[in-house]
Amino acid sequence: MKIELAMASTLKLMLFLLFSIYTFSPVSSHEHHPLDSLTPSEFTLVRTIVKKSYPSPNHNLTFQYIGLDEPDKSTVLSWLSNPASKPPPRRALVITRLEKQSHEIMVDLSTRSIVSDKVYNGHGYPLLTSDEQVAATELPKTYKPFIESMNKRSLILSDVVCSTYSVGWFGEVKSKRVLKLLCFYTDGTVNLYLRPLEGITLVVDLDEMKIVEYYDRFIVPVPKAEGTDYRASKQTPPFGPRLHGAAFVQPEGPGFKIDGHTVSWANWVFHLGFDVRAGPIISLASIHDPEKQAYRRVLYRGFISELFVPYMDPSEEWYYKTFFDSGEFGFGQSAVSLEPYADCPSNAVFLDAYYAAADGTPVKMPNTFCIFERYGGDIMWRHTELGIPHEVIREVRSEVSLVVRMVATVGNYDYVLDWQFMPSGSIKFGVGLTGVLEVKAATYTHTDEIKEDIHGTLLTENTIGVYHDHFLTYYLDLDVDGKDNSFVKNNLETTRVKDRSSPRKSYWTIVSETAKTEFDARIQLGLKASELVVVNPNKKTRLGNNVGYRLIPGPVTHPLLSYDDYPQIRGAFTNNDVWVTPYNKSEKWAGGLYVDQSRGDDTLAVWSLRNRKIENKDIVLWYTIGFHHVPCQEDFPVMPTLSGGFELRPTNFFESNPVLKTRSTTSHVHWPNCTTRP
Ligand SMILES: *[C@@H]1O[C@H](CO)[C@@H](O)[C@H](O)[C@H]1NC(C)=O
Ligand SMILES: *[C@@H]1O[C@H](CO)[C@@H](O)[C@H](O)[C@H]1NC(C)=O
Ligand SMILES: [Cu+2]
Repeated sequence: MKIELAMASTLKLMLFLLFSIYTFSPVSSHEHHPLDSLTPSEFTLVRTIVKKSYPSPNHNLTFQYIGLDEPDKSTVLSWLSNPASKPPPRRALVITRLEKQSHEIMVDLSTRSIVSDKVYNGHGYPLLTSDEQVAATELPKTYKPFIESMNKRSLILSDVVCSTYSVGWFGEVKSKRVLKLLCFYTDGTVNLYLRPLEGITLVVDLDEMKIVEYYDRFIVPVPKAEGTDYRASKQTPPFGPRLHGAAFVQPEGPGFKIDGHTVSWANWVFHLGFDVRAGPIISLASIHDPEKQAYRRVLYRGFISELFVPYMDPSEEWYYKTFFDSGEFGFGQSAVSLEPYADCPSNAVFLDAYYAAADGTPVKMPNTFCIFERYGGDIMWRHTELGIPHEVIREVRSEVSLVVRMVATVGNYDYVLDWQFMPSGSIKFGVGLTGVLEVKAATYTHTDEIKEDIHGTLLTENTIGVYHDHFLTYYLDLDVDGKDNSFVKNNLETTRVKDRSSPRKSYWTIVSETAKTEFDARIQLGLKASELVVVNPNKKTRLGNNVGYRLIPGPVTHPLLSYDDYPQIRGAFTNNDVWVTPYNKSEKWAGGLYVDQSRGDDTLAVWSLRNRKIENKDIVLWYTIGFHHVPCQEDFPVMPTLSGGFELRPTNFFESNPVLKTRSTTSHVHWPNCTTRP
């Protein structure tokens, strides 16, 4: 036991030494990559410039969003071809609330001036700030009717915490910028979401920051605290299995380099940005071609554009729960610090991120990203040849990949978002759902008592896990070997053998169809067997095939709400699983720029009604990965990660297997000072 402990601490020390050397340091050969996220000093500068133009102290100006207004693609690409040249001017897009209006302000950081400032008069409201949500959740504590409700239920006010819920839009003509509050009881647990005070709803006017409506409609038992806590320190025997740890050691150090925010690893190079709304943004991902001895472009820019989470309980307390986690709450704003050795393996390198608080001051989020090489014991490729007499040939290459990870905790749910780069040229997108379910308190303690549709699953006494979906819509601006691309559907079609030329009656073959306009590229998966490929029609392999990248979708999960239902009008960008649009810098957010209480008039579904030409053009692929979630008892009190994902995979992009000649590491692990190991 002692030896093990000593070994463990030596190991820790070694890992510490090994990785402390490689910790990210923001030393860059360029002052700014044009796609770098705004820095703390830039946020401060934006704040100063905007505040200066609204000098009155009576102005309650809040910053709902500050982010990089990225330069035009052509500008970035021409800078990239000559990185020694002066980078393009830095600009920030700012959305403020001021006197009950949303302002869209463009700030030029180079000239320290406001380029434009216009009031947004359309439907919907900007991102909710953390600060205003925190302020809203404080209100019930001093609100008399709420205090009375707590007394009526014999609940201790100091054990009550409230949480914020966007209200959606259900056809009302006039809207105010409001939020709903639901409250929970923390007595005896930290798992507040499992102890809802069902029946109580507060409505907060955010511009006035006061409670404007209050409902205490009924009393149902608050689900018990017992069994809800997930902290290791609170668990009692019998315990689960004891898992053995394993260390992944890299004697040569990590195989990747970070220069500014540009990451290079194996045959990949890409830029990693952060946005308070989108979270991670991967740009300019290129892969080295061993034959061409050059980097070839794959993805200009990719990020999660929206995440739509509609719940399926139409009752008064629940109907409005149809969240847009990115546009309402901010995926980046919801990022949490990753824990070394737990959220990410021991060889991970961590990066911080910054966003602007409601008053415009920069907020540091430590360890927002981790980057690590994953060696999980998987096989990159292999073959055993047994066909040659008296000989066995066996060749195996181990899979190693590079992962960029962020975790967003949006209230109860935790989303583990991975970008995984494979030496074979694939990019894999991982989505892990974990955290705590959103539950409804009810009188039921056994399914025998249930005579109605409870819109969910009884998880424990008095607790219903309500049915819901998660739809993550990815923006993927592929630039396969150049800007102008086409979208090709390689349909697999059954063909009948009509003559007697074959004993077979049928086979399948490929019937290719190149999408000419946006309508041709609206795909509902699962209806037809097709391979969906983004090709560069101007580039061919030596043999004449179009170079391309294929979308390997995740499980088919189509939305089930009616198209005319209000949440689905707002979430109409999920009506198709795949869309292709011509690149347009202002079409970034699938649910619109102003998503809170939006009315669905600025969605991907609306933009694409123009049915623009998309053949041999700079195009953007939109893909939605969805999960229908029927909660089950195992999801209680905290949910084992439910994983999904999809892949972008080269198809005729390389002349042959690009990892044929991949060299494995030759070094073996030696432990200095460990020669006496028993
Ligand atoms: C600014 O906020 C304060 C406190 O919430 C409020 O009393 C004041 O009326 C607000 N001023 C304006 C111009 O809205
Ligand atoms: C870009 O998209 C926006 C929103 O759909 C639209 O208003 C604008 O006209 C488009 N610009 C171009 C050049 O097509
Ligand atoms: Cu779920």
